Parts: sequence; C-alpha cells; structure tokens
Amino acid sequence: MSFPALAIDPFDEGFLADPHAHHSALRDAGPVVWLDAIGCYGMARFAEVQPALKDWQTYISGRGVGLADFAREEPWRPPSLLLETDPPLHDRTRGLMNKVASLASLREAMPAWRARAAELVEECVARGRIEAVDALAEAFPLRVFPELIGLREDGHENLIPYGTIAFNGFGPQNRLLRESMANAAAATAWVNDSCQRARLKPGGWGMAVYEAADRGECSEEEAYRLVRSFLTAGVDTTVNGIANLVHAFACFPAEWDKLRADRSLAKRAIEESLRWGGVVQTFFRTTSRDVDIAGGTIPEGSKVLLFLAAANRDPRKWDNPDRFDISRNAGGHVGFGFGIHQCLGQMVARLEMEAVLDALIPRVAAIRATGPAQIRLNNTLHALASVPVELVPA
Ligand code: PQS
Repeated sequence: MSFPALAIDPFDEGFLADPHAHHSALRDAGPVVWLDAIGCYGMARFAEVQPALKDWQTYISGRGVGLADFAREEPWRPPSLLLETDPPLHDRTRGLMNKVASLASLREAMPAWRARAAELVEECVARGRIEAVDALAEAFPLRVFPELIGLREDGHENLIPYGTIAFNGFGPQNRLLRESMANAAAATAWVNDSCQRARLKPGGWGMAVYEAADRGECSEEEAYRLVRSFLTAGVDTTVNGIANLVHAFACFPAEWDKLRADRSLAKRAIEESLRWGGVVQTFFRTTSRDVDIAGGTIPEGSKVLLFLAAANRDPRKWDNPDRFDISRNAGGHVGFGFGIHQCLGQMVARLEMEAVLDALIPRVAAIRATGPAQIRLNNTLHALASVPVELVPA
C-alpha cells in the first residue's frame, strides 16, 4: 500500500458531530489516504479535491456518488439522471435542466422572495429570541421552493425528511441511514407522487421539465426522475445553508458589524459562509482506470471519498481557514463542487441566502448566540438541528 492507511472513520458519529476537528489529520496524512474503516481512498486537500472533481473521465459518477458501488450493489432508488450519471447522458439531462433552472426565472421570483424574507425577519425580530433553524432556515425555503417548482399545496413537511434519507444514503448502512430509512415510507411516497406531471402546477420548474419532454428533449420517465432531483437536492441543502449563515455570524459577531457598515459585502459573506460552513461535507467518485497520483496508484473501480469541506478549510489554500471573514475572497471554494457536476441549484441557494441576509441587515443590529448550536447528524450534510440566537433590533 503506497498511501498512508488511516483508522479514522469519516462516518463515525464522533467524526460527523465535529468534522472540522478531524480534517487536519486527514489532510496532514498525505494527498491521498486509505480509509480502512470504510475500505476506500480519500482526498482532503484542496490541491487534490478540486482537480479530482474536474476530471470526470477518471473520477466517474455513474457508479454512484455514495459509498455503494452501483456496479455491485442495487441503489436504494433509481439513480439520479444528473448526479449519478456520466456524459453523454449527463450532458443531455444537465443541458435541459440548466434551461429550466434559469437565472431569468429566478430574477422573476426574487421580489416575492424578498418580501417573504422581510415578513419572516420582522416576525423573528419582534420575538427577539428565536431558534433560527425552525424560524428562518426551514421556514424560508419551505415557503419559496415548493412554489418555484410548482408543487401541490399539501405535504411540504415531507421534503426535509426525504432529503435526510437521500443524504444519509450516500454513506454506509449505519445507524443514521437505518433510522432515516425506518421513517422513510411516508416521505418517499409523497415525493414519488408529487413528481408526477398531473401533480404539478403550470408555470413552475417541475412542469417546465415535462414541457422539455413534450419537445422530445427527454422521455416522460426521465422528466419524472429529473423533477425528483429538484425535490431531493433543493431543500435540506438550502435549509442548512441559511442555518449556517446565521450560525456563522453568531460565532463571529464582528463580521455582522462589518457587513452592516458596508452592505456591498453581502455577496462575499454568502460565499464565505459556503466555504466556512461545509454544508455538503463529502462526495464519492469511482475511478474508471488505474490512477497514478501522489507516488502511488489508485486501482480502477475504487471508491474515492472527496472531502469538500476539508478542502474548503485547507490551510495550504486559505489563510486562517477556520476564521469566517467576510472580507475574504472565497471565490473558487468547492462548496458547490466543481466541473460538470457543479451544483445545478447554486443560484437558488445563493439567492435564497441573499433574500434572507438582505432582510436581516437593516433590521438586526446584532445576532447573539443564546446557547450552543446543535448538530443534526447526517452522513453527508453538516446539518444544524438548532441555532438559538437573539436578534437585537436595529
Ligand atoms: C440529487 C442531486 C444532488 C439528485 C449532496 C447531494 C446533492 C448536494 C449535496 C444531490 C442529491 C441528489 N446535492 O439529482 O437527485
């Protein structure tokens, strides 16, 4: 074995509860490591993670981006036609979905999102002490995202549990996956039902996918599965993006003062929170050939775990990486991945965060932690269960 073998288990609950505490051991061990606990390779330095994400021919997605190798194991649901595919299929589905998830339609939605964020923030400020995951981070996406997709009116509460299953599903069959699966039936049934053409409202992104099918750009079955991608990836991620944004300012109060003094820093603050927070911790790829790297060889057909969140705090790349610093240019972070699979919904995420942040800035003089933030353990997401804060009125 030419790579350092580590006993660290990245899906151990102790690791998942405080991943950043364990990342330096992974990075410092070498550019490529062997993770004995899960029997796969790992990369945690920016210099290896970003190029691996870019090299889709070598580090493929079609055998799954979780620990399970779809060449050997049956996936828990039919594979995603975006996430768990390679070109040429990937490029056709991605091209179609890029047109649906257009910046133009987001610009159209943004005034209503800003109004909704203002309303929510005013309620929160009036209460003073809030739990920001419930009051903001879940409330906002659950209000705006179903409308964007054109979902039916009932059952939106299934979206987060479904996301939890899917994101746990990229890890091993541990307690977290088993427990989320045990409660999965209702959420899965609701999502599967809601992706159907007959369930979608005209004018939303869901129906727009079926309209692409009508133009012959994909089959009806493919459209169904592509709508499922919106429902899987679009909620639990942005919920935690917003939770983490609030949490970041609660941890670094001087950054809030800085932002209120110069509102033009808002976009940088969002990017920096995406770098610092590590909402999406990891993704796997599978090697399509023997790869010579860092003085060793990763054999063909190996699973490689890419630690996005560790790359985003790699001191070889970033100065003072554990500091949330909104003056920093965090551009180039891999929080949304990199290359052909880079997050399709990244502008949804950024604009949701921007709507919330722009509503907070004029109304809130200070964001004060009133207790410790609580983690919601998940195999892929750095999810927050609770972020208790006081919003001091401006
Ligand atoms: C799908 C797409 C993307 C899908 C981890 C996973 C994902 C961000 C982090 C994700 C999940 C599912 N996105 O196409 O179903």
